[in-house]
Amino acid sequence: PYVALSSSDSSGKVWELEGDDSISYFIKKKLRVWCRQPRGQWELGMIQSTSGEQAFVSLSNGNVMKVDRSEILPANPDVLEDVDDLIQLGYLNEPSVLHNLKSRYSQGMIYSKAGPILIALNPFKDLQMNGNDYVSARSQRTMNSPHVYAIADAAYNKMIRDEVNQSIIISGESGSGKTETAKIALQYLAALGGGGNCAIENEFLQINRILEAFGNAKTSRNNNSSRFGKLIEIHFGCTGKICGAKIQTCKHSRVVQLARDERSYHIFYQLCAGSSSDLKEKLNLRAVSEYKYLVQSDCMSVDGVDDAKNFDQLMEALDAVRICKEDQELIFKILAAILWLGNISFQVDKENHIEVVEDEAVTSAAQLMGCSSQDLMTALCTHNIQADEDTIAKNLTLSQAIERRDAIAKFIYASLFNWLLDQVNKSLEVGKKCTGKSISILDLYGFQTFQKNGFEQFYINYANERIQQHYNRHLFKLEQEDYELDGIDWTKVDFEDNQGCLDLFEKKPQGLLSLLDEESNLPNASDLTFANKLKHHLHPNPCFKGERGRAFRVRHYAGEVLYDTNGFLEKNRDTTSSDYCIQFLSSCNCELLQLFSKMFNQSQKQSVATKFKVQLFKLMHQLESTMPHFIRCIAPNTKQLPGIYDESLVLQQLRCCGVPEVVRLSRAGYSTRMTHQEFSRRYAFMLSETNVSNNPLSISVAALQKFNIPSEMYHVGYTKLYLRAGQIDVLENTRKQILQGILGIQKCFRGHQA
Ligand code: AOV
Ligand code: MG
Repeated sequence: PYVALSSSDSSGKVWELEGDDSISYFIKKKLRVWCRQPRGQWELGMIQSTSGEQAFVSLSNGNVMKVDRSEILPANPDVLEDVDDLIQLGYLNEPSVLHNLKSRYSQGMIYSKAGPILIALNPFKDLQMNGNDYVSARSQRTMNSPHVYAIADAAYNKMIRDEVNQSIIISGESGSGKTETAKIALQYLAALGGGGNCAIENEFLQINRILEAFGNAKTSRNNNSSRFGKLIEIHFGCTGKICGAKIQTCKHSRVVQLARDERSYHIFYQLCAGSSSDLKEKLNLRAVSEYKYLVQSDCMSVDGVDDAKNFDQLMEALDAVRICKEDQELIFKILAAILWLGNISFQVDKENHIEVVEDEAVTSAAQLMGCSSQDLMTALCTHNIQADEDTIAKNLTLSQAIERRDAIAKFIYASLFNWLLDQVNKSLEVGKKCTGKSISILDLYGFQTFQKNGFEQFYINYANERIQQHYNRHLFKLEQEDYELDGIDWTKVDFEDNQGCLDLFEKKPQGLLSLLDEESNLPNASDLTFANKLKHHLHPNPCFKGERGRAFRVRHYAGEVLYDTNGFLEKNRDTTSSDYCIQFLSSCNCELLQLFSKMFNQSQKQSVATKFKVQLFKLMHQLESTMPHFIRCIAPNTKQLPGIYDESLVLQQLRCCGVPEVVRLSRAGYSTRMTHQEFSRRYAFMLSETNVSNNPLSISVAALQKFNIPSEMYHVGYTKLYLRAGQIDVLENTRKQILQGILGIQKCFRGHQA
């Protein structure tokens, strides 16, 4: 008999042991239990006796411990140790799930399934699991354990079989392994769709190098943190061969400001460390420590990272995507110009006017950008105002001048990234003749929460709410709606719907994003007036809580986050989009800078938050029409070290992504559903002629009976057939065997004819 399992509540306390009878049952049968230790961790033991609200439990180390009954949960029998799908666990409580993942992790099994989801624990070391042999072994299905390859394989097969676009959605906190996982999936699909040709695999590898050099940076949580989200869409022709790809991004800039322990984009350090003396001379390049944009965080190198070697690899990668040497030099010139811009300083003259200090910084920056020092100085210190026919030059204040200098640097860097992405996409271009389907891989920055959270965390966490919504819709809402529509009796599984929090962000005119834009447009607004506005308008919203001063809290699906509005308005306004930047760059005698000024279009004038929302909606819209496959990455520790499994950290991440609910749902539900037409089209040929009718529903039922699928393993709906986990594999294997049999006979027959 199973002990009653209570349903989940919002506090995350899932699956509790209920009633006295169950405890006596555990004593009688000498079953194992989990009991919570004073410091919160769980230990395995066996209940010896009970007295009132207390139980005496003998632990595996021989000690007997007095524990409150409320601190005891049932444990699974030995036979269920290390199961590779959590839905196989008899008892689904938190210690059982944690123990299972931990035990697998300690044996190098970093992947586990939770129903339809793949859970990937970051090993923080190379497990030699992703080689070419592994890829071919996988595609021949000789291994059945959970793996990213298996997910990619399922997506590929579903795409071919159902002719529906697929997506692999990878999420998780910063440092949990999303980007690495995305690379593994990409490598597998490239091997599968490359048809034995390694060129495509290599090209993807090189492209990742470029994107990471220009788009990733060291943070306190991840030495290679992606500062942009990306969606890679791989297109396949009708025969399943890759015929091109397209990369879209969702990004933000971090050139000019760094926090402690952070670096700017890798490329700056690579360039300084790895360029030849010839190039160094051309760019008047110095050591990292001489550039203000790079030294401010006091972190210039990363353990185990060889910036110079990575620069060599980067140059190879640029060659591989056919960026010519001249353009490469222009790229490096622009990077050096940005670094010198950061060194430009200002002073006040006798008339109290701001002027640029005329030093090496300004001459180098001007020379690299292809303009005169004078033009650059004017651009940095004055603002042109159009008054009737005349233009009047107005002097900027010191802070305005600094803001402008940084804005130009940011604008150039952002344009450079976009331009590079265009080049990469050109090299991957999907041919017009490609009429097949696609698989998209989404790798977005993970949910972030620090002690103090600013504008970046604000919209990163907003993006994660969107992804969570997508996930909920597919795994809970749509699933349950489907059952109901198809007349299946179904007890609803509760899940935490995050619609409320999304509304808090997106509602017009009084959501967080609209209010932010509104306040950003007011001339006298400050971060404090913005915070007060939020408190005033959002006060009764259960997902929002105003705090003292400039702070506010949001109840995200993954927990409460405290935001400080300091800098929100300025960052949201994004001064870079002003016309002076474009005007100035178009006057420079540098091909790329002129191009950047032309690349700019009006839509880029939107505020940062709005721009970000538009990009995000585009990505999400594209995902809507695909069949999703979810991978949840989990960081077992925040130290980026192998072998450390921090239970509470893992638990918090599992709760954040609703793993407990998904497991309950899939255990109770049907993981495969096919319309009767689809099902009969695929399996009818396996029936003998006598039991074939024309009605798809009857064919479905006949096939299920013929292949002995037990009745509790399927349900026949009005329009679809629902199968429990594992059943479709049985049918597919049988189908394969029958097909191989037929092919064998045909071969044999042809052999005879010849
Ligand atoms: P993220 O993408 O989830 O963080 P990454 O994919 O960059 O995290 O992983 C962080 C680091 O963990 C990598 O640089 C590797 O050292 C290690 N790692 C991750 N996955 C594996 C794996 N499968 N095998 C070996 N090492 C791994 V962020 O971009 O910061 O959200 O914004
Ligand atoms: Mg990443």
